[in-house]
Amino acid sequence: MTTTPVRVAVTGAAGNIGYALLFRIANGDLLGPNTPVILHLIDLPVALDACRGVVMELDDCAFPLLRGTVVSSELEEGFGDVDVAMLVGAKPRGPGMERADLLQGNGKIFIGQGQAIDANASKDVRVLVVGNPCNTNALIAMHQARRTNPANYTAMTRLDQNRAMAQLAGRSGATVNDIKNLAVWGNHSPTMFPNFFDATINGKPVEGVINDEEWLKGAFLKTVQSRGKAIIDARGKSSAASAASAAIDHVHTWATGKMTGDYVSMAVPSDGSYGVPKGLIFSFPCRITSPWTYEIVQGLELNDYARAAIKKTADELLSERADVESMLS
Ligand code: NAX
Repeated sequence: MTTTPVRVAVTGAAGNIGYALLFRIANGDLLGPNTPVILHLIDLPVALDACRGVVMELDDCAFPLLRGTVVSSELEEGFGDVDVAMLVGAKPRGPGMERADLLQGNGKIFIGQGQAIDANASKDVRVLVVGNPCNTNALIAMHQARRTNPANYTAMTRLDQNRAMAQLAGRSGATVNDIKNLAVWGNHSPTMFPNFFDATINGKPVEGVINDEEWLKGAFLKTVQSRGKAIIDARGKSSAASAASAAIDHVHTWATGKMTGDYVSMAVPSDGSYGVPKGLIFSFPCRITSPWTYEIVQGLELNDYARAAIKKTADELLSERADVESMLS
């Protein structure tokens, strides 16, 4: 058993996703059954009482791996010495708010959090941004990195991958374990591109098994791209347990390298691969080469349809980057 506990910070700890996430981390789902954790619950001052209530419940679960908790709205304290930072908290999009307003409002949060992480977290901290617009929020936080490694700032598209795999499994009668190499490209937004051309079902190309191009290019893409909205319409609240589960998947895969196929979707700083502008936080097929080390998978053949879809989502991220240019120091 590893004896030194790993410190994991969760912002927005009192929120819906936070509530679904913290118990799973404490249970060992994030870093495995041999790694004790200390949880740092970060939220706004108004939500600290709620965080304290969550801590009482965490205590009452008597999780053997949970070795301590820190509750704070002070970012220096909240991110102090953390090894993993899961940035979930963000302002929701209010009525009449444009995407640009959301980018501006949340952008400021991620400047402060990025600076606090860079100054106070472990030098090797790994960062996952969940709070939306997550790719561009991660970009802003990454731009604050001086001491920490910019390559370790990532955003979450694993929920989109999981959604896509579930759709393909449902349609083909296979299980999600039979679906391999379904990577989501681009932005966590309706422009994302779940590249079914490269995915397989029981080792066979998806197109050969499902054999319905109209469905793949139509209902399948639309369902995955607009799933968040469909859940809000049905539940009256945005996805929480599935988002928390995907956040666990993202970090667990990164930490352990355990993948069902050859790669997973992670939004990471683009190095220019596949013509994606350098520096954008862009979801690529990523391979974990050793614990906590990823690489963007090279050499995948992209057809014209896939290239056009990838360009569309890259263009959207370029426009988001232009909207927050003044925040990128
Ligand atoms: P909630 O509104 O339930 O909770 C948000 C929490 O964040 C609240 O407790 C709030 O006090 C806190 N918060 C707000 N500003 C903060 C700040 N500056 N510092 C620390 N805490 C702060 O939202 P929830 O349902 O938990 O969703 C959180 C975020 O995840 C949202 O931005 C949402 O859009 C995003 N999502 C991202 C997904 C993805 O795949 N990347 C999917 C699910 C989700 O929609």
